[in-house]
Amino acid sequence: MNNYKKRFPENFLWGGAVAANQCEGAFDVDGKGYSVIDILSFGDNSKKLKTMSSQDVENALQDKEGYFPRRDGIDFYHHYKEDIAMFADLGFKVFRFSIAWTRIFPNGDELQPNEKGLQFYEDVIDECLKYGIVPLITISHFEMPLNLVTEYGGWLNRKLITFYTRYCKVLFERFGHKVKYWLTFNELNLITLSGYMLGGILSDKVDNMIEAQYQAAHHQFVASSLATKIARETNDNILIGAMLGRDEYYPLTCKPEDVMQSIQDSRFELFFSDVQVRGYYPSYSKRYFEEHNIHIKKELGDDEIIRSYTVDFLSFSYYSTSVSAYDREGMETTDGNGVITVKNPHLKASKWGWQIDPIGLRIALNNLYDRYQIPLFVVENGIGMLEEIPDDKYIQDDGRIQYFREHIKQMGEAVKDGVELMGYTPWGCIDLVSSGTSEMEKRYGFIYVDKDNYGNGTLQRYPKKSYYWYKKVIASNGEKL
Ligand code: BGP
Repeated sequence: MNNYKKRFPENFLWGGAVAANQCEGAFDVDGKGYSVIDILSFGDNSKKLKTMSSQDVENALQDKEGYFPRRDGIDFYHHYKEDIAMFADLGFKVFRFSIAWTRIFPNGDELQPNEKGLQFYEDVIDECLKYGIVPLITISHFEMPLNLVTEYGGWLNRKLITFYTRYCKVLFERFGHKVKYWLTFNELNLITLSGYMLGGILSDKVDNMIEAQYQAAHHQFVASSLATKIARETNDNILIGAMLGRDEYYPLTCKPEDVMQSIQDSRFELFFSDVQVRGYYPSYSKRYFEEHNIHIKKELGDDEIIRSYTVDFLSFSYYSTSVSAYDREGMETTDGNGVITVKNPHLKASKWGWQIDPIGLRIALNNLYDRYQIPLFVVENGIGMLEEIPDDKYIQDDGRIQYFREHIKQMGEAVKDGVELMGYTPWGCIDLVSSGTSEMEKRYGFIYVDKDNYGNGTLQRYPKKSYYWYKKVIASNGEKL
Protein backbone atom coordinates (compact mmCIF):
# COMPACT_ATOMS: atom_id res chain seq x y z
CA MET A 1 0.00 0.00 0.00
CA ASN A 2 1.31 3.42 -0.90
CA ASN A 3 0.82 5.54 2.18
CA TYR A 4 2.93 8.45 0.93
CA LYS A 5 1.19 11.64 1.94
CA LYS A 6 1.77 14.78 -0.11
CA ARG A 7 3.78 17.36 1.74
CA PHE A 8 1.87 20.56 1.19
CA PRO A 9 -1.82 21.49 1.06
CA GLU A 10 -3.26 22.52 -2.31
CA ASN A 11 -3.65 26.17 -1.33
CA PHE A 12 -0.07 26.49 -0.03
CA LEU A 13 1.33 29.95 -0.76
CA TRP A 14 4.70 29.67 -2.52
CA GLY A 15 6.50 32.89 -3.31
CA GLY A 16 9.31 35.22 -2.38
CA ALA A 17 10.02 38.24 -0.18
CA VAL A 18 11.67 41.64 -0.39
CA ALA A 19 11.58 44.91 1.57
CA ALA A 20 11.13 48.44 0.23
CA ASN A 21 14.33 49.93 1.64
CA GLN A 22 16.48 47.12 0.23
CA CYS A 23 15.13 47.07 -3.31
CA GLU A 24 13.07 50.09 -4.36
CA GLY A 25 15.71 52.79 -4.67
CA ALA A 26 14.23 56.05 -5.99
CA PHE A 27 14.53 57.35 -2.45
CA ASP A 28 13.72 60.96 -3.29
CA VAL A 29 11.21 60.41 -6.05
CA ASP A 30 7.54 61.44 -6.09
CA GLY A 31 7.60 63.08 -2.69
CA LYS A 32 9.29 60.35 -0.64
CA GLY A 33 10.98 61.53 2.57
CA TYR A 34 14.15 60.20 4.23
CA SER A 35 13.68 57.05 6.23
CA VAL A 36 15.99 56.02 9.09
CA ILE A 37 17.71 53.52 6.90
CA ASP A 38 18.30 55.73 3.83
CA ILE A 39 21.09 57.52 5.69
CA LEU A 40 23.24 54.47 6.42
CA SER A 41 26.25 54.71 4.16
CA PHE A 42 28.22 51.80 2.81
CA GLY A 43 30.79 50.45 5.22
CA ASP A 44 29.51 51.58 8.60
CA ASN A 45 26.35 49.55 8.70
CA SER A 46 26.54 47.12 11.57
CA LYS A 47 28.17 49.52 14.01
CA LYS A 48 25.79 52.35 13.25
CA LEU A 49 22.76 50.12 13.46
CA LYS A 50 23.57 49.71 17.12
CA THR A 51 24.89 53.12 18.05
CA MET A 52 23.52 55.77 15.73
CA SER A 53 23.69 59.17 17.43
CA SER A 54 22.23 62.59 16.61
CA GLN A 55 25.64 63.62 15.32
CA ASP A 56 25.80 60.59 13.01
CA VAL A 57 22.43 61.56 11.55
CA GLU A 58 23.65 65.10 11.00
CA ASN A 59 26.88 63.88 9.36
CA ALA A 60 25.01 61.53 7.05
CA LEU A 61 22.64 64.25 5.92
CA GLN A 62 25.62 66.50 5.10
CA ASP A 63 27.67 63.75 3.44
CA LYS A 64 27.89 64.39 -0.30
CA GLU A 65 30.74 61.94 -0.99
CA GLY A 66 29.59 58.73 0.67
CA TYR A 67 27.64 55.96 -1.01
CA PHE A 68 24.23 55.10 0.46
CA PRO A 69 23.26 51.76 -1.08
CA ARG A 70 19.59 51.86 -0.18
CA ARG A 71 18.96 55.11 -1.93
CA ASP A 72 19.06 53.37 -5.30
CA GLY A 73 18.57 49.71 -4.26
CA ILE A 74 17.95 47.63 -7.38
CA ASP A 75 15.55 50.31 -8.63
CA PHE A 76 12.50 48.09 -8.16
CA TYR A 77 10.58 51.38 -8.23
CA HIS A 78 11.09 51.56 -11.96
CA HIS A 79 11.52 47.82 -12.68
CA TYR A 80 8.56 46.40 -10.76
CA LYS A 81 6.62 45.32 -13.87
CA GLU A 82 9.58 43.39 -15.22
CA ASP A 83 10.30 41.86 -11.80
CA ILE A 84 6.73 40.83 -11.08
CA ALA A 85 6.50 39.32 -14.57
CA MET A 86 9.47 37.11 -13.63
CA PHE A 87 7.82 36.18 -10.31
CA ALA A 88 4.70 35.25 -12.28
CA ASP A 89 6.81 33.13 -14.60
CA LEU A 90 8.29 31.42 -11.53
CA GLY A 91 4.73 30.58 -10.55
CA PHE A 92 4.57 32.70 -7.38
CA LYS A 93 1.27 32.48 -5.55
CA VAL A 94 2.29 35.20 -3.11
CA PHE A 95 4.72 38.12 -3.14
CA ARG A 96 5.83 39.63 0.14
CA PHE A 97 6.96 43.24 -0.06
CA SER A 98 6.88 46.22 2.26
CA ILE A 99 5.52 49.71 1.94
CA ALA A 100 7.91 52.57 2.57
CA TRP A 101 6.17 54.66 5.22
CA THR A 102 8.02 57.66 3.79
CA ARG A 103 6.27 57.38 0.43
CA ILE A 104 2.89 57.64 2.15
CA PHE A 105 3.77 60.12 4.91
CA PRO A 106 7.19 61.61 3.97
CA ASN A 107 7.73 63.13 7.42
CA GLY A 108 5.43 60.80 9.29
CA ASP A 109 3.44 63.51 11.02
CA GLU A 110 1.38 64.92 8.15
CA LEU A 111 -2.39 64.69 8.26
CA GLN A 112 -2.84 63.87 4.58
CA PRO A 113 -1.04 61.07 2.71
CA ASN A 114 1.04 61.52 -0.40
CA GLU A 115 -1.12 60.36 -3.31
CA LYS A 116 1.84 59.54 -5.54
CA GLY A 117 3.16 57.08 -2.97
CA LEU A 118 -0.22 55.40 -2.65
CA GLN A 119 -0.53 55.21 -6.41
CA PHE A 120 2.83 53.44 -6.69
CA TYR A 121 1.74 50.67 -4.32
CA GLU A 122 -1.66 50.46 -5.95
CA ASP A 123 0.18 49.81 -9.23
CA VAL A 124 2.40 47.16 -7.63
CA ILE A 125 -0.59 45.45 -6.05
CA ASP A 126 -2.55 45.52 -9.32
CA GLU A 127 0.42 44.15 -11.20
CA CYS A 128 0.53 41.20 -8.77
CA LEU A 129 -3.21 40.62 -8.97
CA LYS A 130 -3.04 40.67 -12.77
CA TYR A 131 -1.05 37.42 -12.53
CA GLY A 132 -3.06 35.98 -9.67
CA ILE A 133 -0.25 36.67 -7.18
CA VAL A 134 -1.51 37.43 -3.69
CA PRO A 135 0.28 40.37 -2.01
CA LEU A 136 1.57 39.96 1.54
CA ILE A 137 2.47 43.40 2.83
CA THR A 138 4.83 44.36 5.64
CA ILE A 139 3.73 47.76 6.91
CA SER A 140 7.05 48.66 8.50
CA HIS A 141 10.17 46.75 7.53
CA PHE A 142 13.18 48.24 9.33
CA GLU A 143 12.21 51.81 8.62
CA MET A 144 10.26 54.86 9.69
CA PRO A 145 10.39 58.48 8.60
CA LEU A 146 13.65 60.04 9.81
CA ASN A 147 11.73 63.11 10.91
CA LEU A 148 9.95 61.01 13.54
CA VAL A 149 13.37 60.26 15.01
CA THR A 150 14.86 63.74 14.92
CA GLU A 151 11.70 65.60 15.93
CA TYR A 152 9.98 63.11 18.22
CA GLY A 153 12.62 60.66 19.45
CA GLY A 154 11.26 57.66 17.57
CA TRP A 155 9.14 54.95 19.16
CA LEU A 156 10.07 56.10 22.65
CA ASN A 157 7.45 58.75 22.07
CA ARG A 158 3.82 57.63 22.42
CA LYS A 159 2.83 60.00 19.64
CA LEU A 160 4.29 57.47 17.22
CA ILE A 161 1.28 55.27 17.94
CA THR A 162 -0.97 57.96 16.45
CA PHE A 163 1.24 58.47 13.41
CA TYR A 164 1.60 54.75 12.75
CA THR A 165 -2.09 53.95 13.11
CA ARG A 166 -2.97 56.88 10.84
CA TYR A 167 -0.64 55.38 8.25
CA CYS A 168 -2.20 51.92 8.70
CA LYS A 169 -5.73 53.29 8.40
CA VAL A 170 -4.85 54.90 5.06
CA LEU A 171 -3.41 51.59 3.82
CA PHE A 172 -6.33 49.44 4.96
CA GLU A 173 -8.92 51.84 3.55
CA ARG A 174 -7.17 52.07 0.23
CA PHE A 175 -5.97 48.48 -0.22
CA GLY A 176 -7.96 46.38 2.26
CA HIS A 177 -10.30 45.07 -0.41
CA LYS A 178 -7.36 43.93 -2.53
CA VAL A 179 -4.87 42.73 0.06
CA LYS A 180 -5.70 40.09 2.65
CA TYR A 181 -2.36 39.44 4.38
CA TRP A 182 -0.53 42.12 6.38
CA LEU A 183 2.38 42.12 8.83
CA THR A 184 2.55 45.10 11.18
CA PHE A 185 6.32 45.14 11.87
CA ASN A 186 9.22 43.12 10.52
CA GLU A 187 11.16 41.15 13.15
CA LEU A 188 10.03 43.32 16.03
CA ASN A 189 12.30 41.33 18.35
CA LEU A 190 15.37 42.69 16.57
CA ILE A 191 14.78 45.96 18.39
CA THR A 192 17.03 44.44 21.06
CA LEU A 193 19.78 44.38 18.43
CA SER A 194 19.15 47.69 16.73
CA GLY A 195 17.23 50.26 18.68
CA TYR A 196 17.95 52.73 15.89
CA MET A 197 16.68 50.82 12.90
CA LEU A 198 13.60 49.38 14.58
CA GLY A 199 12.85 51.91 17.27
CA GLY A 200 14.33 55.15 15.97
CA ILE A 201 16.30 55.46 19.22
CA LEU A 202 19.45 57.61 19.10
CA SER A 203 22.22 56.45 21.41
CA ASP A 204 22.93 59.91 22.85
CA LYS A 205 19.31 60.39 23.89
CA VAL A 206 19.02 57.55 26.39
CA ASP A 207 20.80 56.37 29.54
CA ASN A 208 19.50 52.82 29.66
CA MET A 209 19.37 51.47 26.09
CA ILE A 210 17.78 48.15 27.03
CA GLU A 211 15.00 49.92 28.89
CA ALA A 212 14.51 52.28 25.94
CA GLN A 213 14.26 49.36 23.52
CA TYR A 214 11.53 47.67 25.56
CA GLN A 215 9.69 50.96 26.02
CA ALA A 216 9.73 51.51 22.26
CA ALA A 217 8.57 47.92 21.75
CA HIS A 218 5.71 48.50 24.17
CA HIS A 219 4.48 51.37 22.01
CA GLN A 220 4.82 49.15 18.96
CA PHE A 221 2.76 46.41 20.64
CA VAL A 222 -0.01 48.90 21.33
CA ALA A 223 0.29 50.33 17.80
CA SER A 224 0.17 46.85 16.26
CA SER A 225 -2.93 45.92 18.25
CA LEU A 226 -4.66 49.18 17.35
CA ALA A 227 -3.77 48.57 13.71
CA THR A 228 -5.39 45.14 14.03
CA LYS A 229 -8.51 46.78 15.46
CA ILE A 230 -8.62 49.28 12.57
CA ALA A 231 -8.09 46.48 10.03
CA ARG A 232 -11.03 44.51 11.43
CA GLU A 233 -13.25 47.57 11.43
CA THR A 234 -12.25 48.45 7.87
CA ASN A 235 -12.51 45.11 6.13
CA ASP A 236 -13.17 41.77 7.76
CA ASN A 237 -11.28 40.01 4.99
CA ILE A 238 -7.93 41.25 6.35
CA LEU A 239 -5.65 38.97 8.35
CA ILE A 240 -2.88 40.45 10.48
CA GLY A 241 0.33 38.66 11.31
CA ALA A 242 3.17 39.22 13.75
CA MET A 243 6.69 38.72 12.36
CA LEU A 244 9.44 37.21 14.46
CA GLY A 245 13.13 36.77 13.65
CA ARG A 246 13.49 33.21 14.91
CA ASP A 247 16.48 31.15 15.94
CA GLU A 248 16.17 27.94 17.85
CA TYR A 249 18.46 27.79 20.86
CA TYR A 250 19.89 24.34 21.44
CA PRO A 251 21.55 23.56 24.77
CA LEU A 252 25.26 22.82 24.25
CA THR A 253 24.98 19.67 26.37
CA CYS A 254 22.39 17.86 28.46
CA LYS A 255 23.81 19.57 31.53
CA PRO A 256 20.74 21.13 33.20
CA GLU A 257 22.49 24.52 33.35
CA ASP A 258 22.85 24.52 29.56
CA VAL A 259 19.23 23.52 29.10
CA MET A 260 18.06 26.34 31.37
CA GLN A 261 20.29 28.76 29.47
CA SER A 262 18.68 27.75 26.18
CA ILE A 263 15.21 28.37 27.61
CA GLN A 264 16.26 31.82 28.73
CA ASP A 265 17.93 32.72 25.43
CA SER A 266 14.88 31.54 23.56
CA ARG A 267 12.58 33.69 25.68
CA PHE A 268 14.61 36.71 24.70
CA GLU A 269 13.03 36.31 21.23
CA LEU A 270 9.75 34.66 22.09
CA PHE A 271 8.82 37.47 24.46
CA PHE A 272 7.72 39.43 21.39
CA SER A 273 5.51 36.76 19.88
CA ASP A 274 4.21 35.85 23.34
CA VAL A 275 2.84 39.38 23.69
CA GLN A 276 1.46 39.61 20.17
CA VAL A 277 -0.06 36.14 19.97
CA ARG A 278 -1.22 35.56 23.55
CA GLY A 279 -2.04 39.19 24.29
CA TYR A 280 -0.15 39.79 27.51
CA TYR A 281 3.36 40.19 28.88
CA PRO A 282 4.64 36.71 29.82
CA SER A 283 5.27 36.03 33.50
CA TYR A 284 9.03 35.49 32.96
CA SER A 285 9.45 39.06 31.70
CA LYS A 286 8.83 40.44 35.21
CA ARG A 287 12.08 39.01 36.56
CA TYR A 288 14.07 40.06 33.48
CA PHE A 289 12.78 43.62 33.74
CA GLU A 290 13.58 43.80 37.46
CA GLU A 291 17.10 42.50 36.97
CA HIS A 292 17.82 44.94 34.13
CA ASN A 293 16.23 47.94 35.77
CA ILE A 294 13.60 48.18 33.08
CA HIS A 295 10.49 50.16 34.00
CA ILE A 296 7.94 50.30 31.23
CA LYS A 297 5.56 53.22 31.21
CA LYS A 298 2.14 51.96 30.27
CA GLU A 299 -1.06 53.96 30.05
CA LEU A 300 -4.36 52.79 31.38
CA GLY A 301 -5.97 50.74 28.66
CA ASP A 302 -2.74 49.55 27.00
CA ASP A 303 -2.97 46.05 28.47
CA GLU A 304 -6.60 45.81 27.44
CA ILE A 305 -5.79 46.82 23.85
CA ILE A 306 -2.95 44.29 23.62
CA ARG A 307 -5.23 41.59 25.02
CA SER A 308 -8.17 42.38 22.76
CA TYR A 309 -6.43 42.56 19.40
CA THR A 310 -3.99 39.72 19.04
CA VAL A 311 -2.69 38.60 15.65
CA ASP A 312 -4.40 36.12 13.32
CA PHE A 313 -1.21 34.32 12.35
CA LEU A 314 2.47 34.25 13.20
CA SER A 315 5.07 34.70 10.52
CA PHE A 316 8.78 34.35 11.03
CA SER A 317 12.16 34.45 9.35
CA TYR A 318 14.41 31.46 9.68
CA TYR A 319 18.07 31.37 8.70
CA SER A 320 19.90 29.38 11.34
CA THR A 321 19.99 28.08 14.88
CA SER A 322 22.11 28.97 17.89
CA VAL A 323 23.71 27.09 20.75
CA SER A 324 23.34 28.19 24.36
CA ALA A 325 26.02 27.42 26.92
CA TYR A 326 25.99 28.30 30.58
CA ASP A 327 29.78 28.31 30.80
CA ARG A 328 31.38 29.79 27.67
CA GLU A 329 34.92 29.95 28.99
CA GLY A 330 37.45 29.44 26.18
CA MET A 331 34.80 28.98 23.48
CA GLU A 332 34.30 30.90 20.27
CA THR A 333 31.20 33.03 20.79
CA THR A 334 28.81 35.06 18.65
CA ASP A 335 26.81 38.02 19.87
CA GLY A 336 23.66 37.56 17.85
CA ASN A 337 20.44 39.23 18.67
CA GLY A 338 21.73 40.45 22.04
CA VAL A 339 22.28 36.83 23.08
CA ILE A 340 25.76 35.33 23.32
CA THR A 341 25.92 31.89 21.80
CA VAL A 342 28.57 29.37 20.80
CA LYS A 343 29.27 27.55 17.55
CA ASN A 344 27.49 24.33 16.66
CA PRO A 345 30.22 21.83 15.68
CA HIS A 346 27.69 19.74 13.72
CA LEU A 347 26.72 22.42 11.22
CA LYS A 348 28.35 24.14 8.26
CA ALA A 349 28.01 27.87 7.78
CA SER A 350 27.53 30.39 4.99
CA LYS A 351 30.35 32.76 4.12
CA TRP A 352 28.89 35.18 6.64
CA GLY A 353 28.96 32.59 9.39
CA TRP A 354 25.23 31.84 9.47
CA GLN A 355 25.00 28.16 10.36
CA ILE A 356 22.90 26.06 8.03
CA ASP A 357 20.35 23.87 9.76
CA PRO A 358 17.39 22.53 7.75
CA ILE A 359 16.14 20.29 10.59
CA GLY A 360 16.18 23.41 12.76
CA LEU A 361 13.36 24.73 10.59
CA ARG A 362 11.23 21.67 11.38
CA ILE A 363 12.06 22.15 15.06
CA ALA A 364 11.20 25.86 14.93
CA LEU A 365 7.88 25.17 13.21
CA ASN A 366 6.95 22.47 15.69
CA ASN A 367 7.94 24.51 18.72
CA LEU A 368 6.10 27.63 17.59
CA TYR A 369 2.99 25.66 16.70
CA ASP A 370 3.05 23.76 19.99
CA ARG A 371 3.35 27.05 21.84
CA TYR A 372 0.65 29.05 20.02
CA GLN A 373 -1.58 26.76 17.95
CA ILE A 374 -2.19 29.42 15.32
CA PRO A 375 -1.28 29.32 11.61
CA LEU A 376 2.37 29.93 10.81
CA PHE A 377 4.00 31.47 7.75
CA VAL A 378 7.72 31.20 6.88
CA VAL A 379 8.19 34.64 5.36
CA GLU A 380 12.00 34.56 5.10
CA ASN A 381 14.57 31.85 4.55
CA GLY A 382 17.58 31.62 2.29
CA ILE A 383 21.32 31.74 1.93
CA GLY A 384 23.56 34.70 1.18
CA MET A 385 26.21 33.80 -1.43
CA LEU A 386 29.05 35.53 -3.25
CA GLU A 387 28.32 35.24 -6.96
CA GLU A 388 29.96 36.51 -10.11
CA ILE A 389 28.18 36.62 -13.39
CA PRO A 390 29.96 34.48 -16.02
CA ASP A 391 30.17 35.37 -19.72
CA ASP A 392 27.10 33.32 -20.57
CA LYS A 393 25.20 35.21 -17.83
CA TYR A 394 24.02 31.96 -16.26
CA ILE A 395 24.84 31.48 -12.59
CA GLN A 396 24.87 27.85 -11.51
CA ASP A 397 23.98 28.25 -7.85
CA ASP A 398 23.81 24.58 -6.89
CA GLY A 399 24.62 25.45 -3.29
CA ARG A 400 21.45 27.52 -3.04
CA ILE A 401 19.37 24.76 -4.62
CA GLN A 402 20.75 22.31 -2.08
CA TYR A 403 19.98 24.74 0.75
CA PHE A 404 16.36 25.18 -0.34
CA ARG A 405 15.85 21.49 -1.13
CA GLU A 406 16.77 20.50 2.40
CA HIS A 407 14.77 23.28 4.04
CA ILE A 408 11.66 22.58 2.00
CA LYS A 409 11.93 18.86 2.85
CA GLN A 410 12.00 19.69 6.54
CA MET A 411 9.15 22.15 6.16
CA GLY A 412 7.19 19.33 4.54
CA GLU A 413 8.00 17.11 7.52
CA ALA A 414 6.66 19.80 9.85
CA VAL A 415 3.43 19.96 7.88
CA LYS A 416 3.14 16.18 8.20
CA ASP A 417 3.79 16.61 11.92
CA GLY A 418 0.56 18.61 11.99
CA VAL A 419 1.85 22.16 11.83
CA GLU A 420 -0.59 24.52 10.15
CA LEU A 421 1.62 26.30 7.62
CA MET A 422 0.23 28.95 5.27
CA GLY A 423 3.15 29.48 2.95
CA TYR A 424 6.79 30.07 2.21
CA THR A 425 8.46 33.19 0.84
CA PRO A 426 12.25 32.82 0.47
CA TRP A 427 14.12 35.99 1.27
CA GLY A 428 15.51 38.26 -1.44
CA CYS A 429 13.94 36.24 -4.25
CA ILE A 430 15.66 38.82 -6.42
CA ASP A 431 19.14 40.06 -5.38
CA LEU A 432 18.94 43.17 -3.23
CA VAL A 433 20.92 45.22 -0.70
CA SER A 434 21.75 43.25 2.44
CA SER A 435 20.22 44.61 5.58
CA GLY A 436 23.01 43.53 7.91
CA THR A 437 25.96 44.61 5.77
CA SER A 438 24.55 47.11 3.23
CA GLU A 439 26.37 45.08 0.57
CA MET A 440 25.00 43.96 -2.78
CA GLU A 441 27.45 41.07 -2.86
CA LYS A 442 25.57 39.11 -0.20
CA ARG A 443 23.11 37.71 -2.71
CA TYR A 444 20.00 35.67 -1.96
CA GLY A 445 18.12 35.75 -5.24
CA PHE A 446 16.77 33.30 -7.77
CA ILE A 447 17.35 36.30 -10.02
CA TYR A 448 20.74 37.97 -10.37
CA VAL A 449 20.86 41.75 -10.55
CA ASP A 450 23.87 43.31 -12.21
CA LYS A 451 24.96 45.79 -9.57
CA ASP A 452 27.96 45.89 -7.24
CA ASN A 453 28.54 47.16 -3.71
CA TYR A 454 29.26 50.67 -4.96
CA GLY A 455 26.28 51.07 -7.24
CA ASN A 456 27.95 50.17 -10.55
CA GLY A 457 26.15 47.90 -12.99
CA THR A 458 23.48 47.73 -15.66
CA LEU A 459 20.69 46.62 -13.28
CA GLN A 460 19.95 43.92 -15.83
CA ARG A 461 18.12 40.90 -14.33
CA TYR A 462 19.25 37.29 -15.09
CA PRO A 463 17.59 34.07 -13.89
CA LYS A 464 19.99 31.76 -12.02
CA LYS A 465 19.87 27.96 -12.10
CA SER A 466 17.87 28.03 -8.85
CA TYR A 467 15.17 30.03 -10.69
CA TYR A 468 14.35 27.08 -12.94
CA TRP A 469 14.59 24.69 -10.02
CA TYR A 470 12.21 26.71 -7.81
CA LYS A 471 9.79 27.02 -10.72
CA LYS A 472 9.51 23.23 -10.81
CA VAL A 473 9.15 23.06 -7.05
CA ILE A 474 6.21 25.44 -7.15
CA ALA A 475 4.62 23.74 -10.16
CA SER A 476 4.74 20.40 -8.33
CA ASN A 477 3.55 21.96 -5.03
CA GLY A 478 6.77 21.01 -3.32
CA GLU A 479 6.90 17.39 -4.51
CA LYS A 480 9.72 17.71 -7.08
CA LEU A 481 12.77 18.69 -5.12
C1 BGP B 1 16.25 39.67 8.03
C2 BGP B 1 15.59 40.89 7.46
C3 BGP B 1 15.74 41.10 5.99
C4 BGP B 1 16.97 40.52 5.38
C5 BGP B 1 17.45 39.23 6.01
C6 BGP B 1 18.83 38.81 5.59
O1 BGP B 1 16.64 39.92 9.33
O2 BGP B 1 14.21 40.89 7.76
O3 BGP B 1 15.50 42.45 5.74
O4 BGP B 1 17.92 41.43 5.08
O5 BGP B 1 17.41 39.26 7.40
O6 BGP B 1 19.78 39.54 6.29
P1 BGP B 1 21.05 40.15 5.61
O7 BGP B 1 20.54 41.05 4.55
O8 BGP B 1 21.76 40.89 6.68
O9 BGP B 1 21.82 39.01 5.09
